[in-house]
Amino acid sequence: MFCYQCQEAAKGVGCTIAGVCGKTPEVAHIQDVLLYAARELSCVTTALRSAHIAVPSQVDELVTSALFATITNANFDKTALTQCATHLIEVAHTLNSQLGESALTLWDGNFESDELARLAHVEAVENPDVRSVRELVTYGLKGLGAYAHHARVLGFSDAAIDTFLQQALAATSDITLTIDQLLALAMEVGSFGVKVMALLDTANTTRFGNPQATEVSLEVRSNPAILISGHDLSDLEQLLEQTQGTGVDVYTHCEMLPAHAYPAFKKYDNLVGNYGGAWWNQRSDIEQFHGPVLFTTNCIVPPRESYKARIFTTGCAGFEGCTHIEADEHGHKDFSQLIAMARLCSAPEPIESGSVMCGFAHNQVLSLADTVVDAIKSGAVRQFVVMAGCDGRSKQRSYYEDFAKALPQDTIILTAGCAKYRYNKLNLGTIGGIPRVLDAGQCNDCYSLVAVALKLQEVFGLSDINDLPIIYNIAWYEQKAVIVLLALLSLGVKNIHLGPTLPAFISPAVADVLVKNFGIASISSVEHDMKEFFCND
Ligand code: FS2
Ligand code: SF4
Repeated sequence: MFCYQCQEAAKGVGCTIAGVCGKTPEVAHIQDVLLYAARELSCVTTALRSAHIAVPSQVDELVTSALFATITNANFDKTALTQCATHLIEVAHTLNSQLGESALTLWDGNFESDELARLAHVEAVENPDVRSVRELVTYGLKGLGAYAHHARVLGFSDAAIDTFLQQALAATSDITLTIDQLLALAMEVGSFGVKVMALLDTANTTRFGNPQATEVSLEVRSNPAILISGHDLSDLEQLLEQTQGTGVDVYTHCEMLPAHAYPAFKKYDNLVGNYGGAWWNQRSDIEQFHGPVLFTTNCIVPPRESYKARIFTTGCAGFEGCTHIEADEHGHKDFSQLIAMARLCSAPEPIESGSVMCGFAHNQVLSLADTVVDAIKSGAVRQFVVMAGCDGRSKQRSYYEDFAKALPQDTIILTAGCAKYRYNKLNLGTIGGIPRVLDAGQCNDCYSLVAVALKLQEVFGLSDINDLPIIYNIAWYEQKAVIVLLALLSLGVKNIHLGPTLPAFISPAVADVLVKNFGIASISSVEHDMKEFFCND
């Protein structure tokens, strides 16, 4: 196996024996094959569209969910991944026949073929710089696919996004593309990243209302309970509907925390609070939770035997040996197995006390626009510091807690994603009533940060988004962070600091281009970075 798609790639180079994430070589291989099948299908759909032959809309979901299943920590189920790859290549062959004499030469579906092993492998592209940008595009597309999938589950899709995604994925199989062409494609992926996050924002807020500033309890009650993790708000809604009145409580974990801020979920009195820390803490959190756990997306840490029977997956998530809850043809999921199991389990152990604030998405922040603008004009707020992104196991990530603590008192952190768990419980205070940590939501809600920045740019009449008093110190882990990064670059945001380490898949030559064109930088020590960010103020 060779995988270097996430920040925890072994030795900062790539995982070759087994994934640091727990991915076995077999799962890594079948994920490569699934990605290859999605590429083949995308080549066919792109050719069909060029020939003005209609592509069935179900294909869009097939491609996006396949991409989602290959994101770090989403799906470790070899059987499910194999079935998915088989289905994709069958669909590709069926559609390919419509191209008549122009039909493409496709993989024959033989999983044992040496040619497949070679072609599906990340290192199939020999030139390391071409491979680097190709993977940058591919990982951006994985993030794009994940967000398009979330929007579609809620009934929102955009044919232009799906068409582009398949075109771009097909383009990554074109070995004649130059580094410059691939970099231009990466920027286009970024601009579609803005579009897909806007689409998902519309989907979430249309279905569940605009998030409101909300205090979320970190404490527990004495009822048995279900823990829900991941990013899928539709799954949460169905779980809350089905648990209501059963005596079984529901707690959110990690990226599900922001759900508490949506008006639609406030009516469920059995949605009690948030339990535990970021995804990588889940083993101890789950041990102490005692009840069943539903993973709606990543991040899954391979479960311990002691609690594996309590792990359920759904949607694009999966883990061999854990029960997977499928949706019926109407999207309905039956969570009765979890409810029945919860009733037999003890209530969660208390592990924290107090509460945490969330719900500062664009609508809530812009409702405070006058206060925010006044605070900037008066100098009460000197800088906003975007610290969005992901958390992870790496010890270097203590940097983010230290950085948040060391920030000058007249700065406000804008965050989204699970990166916030490094500092969202620190009680960093308020400025004129505005909390110093404004949590916009999940990683996809980085869109909110963009919306706020664009509004401030308009209010202050600035022609360049980089003239705003905003600095970017982003933590990345998996491929949804890649689409967020490309989205910011496509908007012209410069001088983003990215950590805790730069991606292993970025070759030195490509890193040079990113530094020269966008001022991308890695992090250093807190002391050093504080001077760099604030010395010229
Ligand atoms: Fe966090 Fe993991 Fe949100 Fe990423 S829970 S690193 O998948 O998508 O951010
Ligand atoms: Fe390694 Fe990350 Fe790939 Fe897992 S996803 S195999 S940790 S690089």
